[in-house]
Amino acid sequence: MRVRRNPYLGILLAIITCWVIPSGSTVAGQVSFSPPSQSATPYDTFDVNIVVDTGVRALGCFNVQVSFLRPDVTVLGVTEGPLLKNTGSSFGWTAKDTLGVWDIFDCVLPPKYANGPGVLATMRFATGASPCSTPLQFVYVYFQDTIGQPVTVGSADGMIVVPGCCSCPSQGDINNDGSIDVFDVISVIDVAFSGGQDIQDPGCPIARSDVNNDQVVDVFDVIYIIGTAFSGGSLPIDPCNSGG
Ligand SMILES: [Ca+2]
Ligand SMILES: [Ca+2]
Repeated sequence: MRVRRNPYLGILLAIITCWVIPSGSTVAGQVSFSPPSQSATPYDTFDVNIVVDTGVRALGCFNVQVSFLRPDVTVLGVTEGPLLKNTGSSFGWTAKDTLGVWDIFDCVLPPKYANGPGVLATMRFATGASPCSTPLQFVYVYFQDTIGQPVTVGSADGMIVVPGCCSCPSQGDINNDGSIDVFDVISVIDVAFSGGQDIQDPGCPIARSDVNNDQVVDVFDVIYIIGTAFSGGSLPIDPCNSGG
């Protein structure tokens, strides 16, 4: 039996499909914090939004993990932003306190979707008696389009700035992996002699590479960190506890 094809049916279906379910791989753009730099004081409470820009189209799901350094800055709660709200979405968040990581996720029910710009979620922070500045970092970013395909999205980290606080958690640990080793030595050599990027932590008056705390990064820092890494030498000088 022959089936008569309606030449307009395919066109109609294509139009409906494109209208109801936008094509995949249209999620792009960037996720970031708003404001990108939030000022804070002791015993403070404030909100930081997780936002996406206009490059994010046809968003189906997202999952981000946010971290910050200081235990005296905590998260009171996370609320769903308006972008994915009222779409039958499944918002949620979990605090991984031991890791200092907050996991936030949200999905819409197909065929619904959302386009940026907009607010995905709002994190409410609180500070304790002696907070310090900390970067807000996206340690994990997963975005999915309307047909369930993962899409690479750019991310921009933020910052919580506490004026007057001194904290240098990563002196000498240039790559911030928790230990001072040959890779950090290579980085200090790169900063001292080759114009490498000199990383400075929020709240720290000097760069990570200035391990002898004399305000410059030079051969003496290289010698110092080689001693730390290989010869049982002293740890980098902490300018917050050195009287200088
Ligand atoms: Ca290191
Ligand atoms: Ca130095």
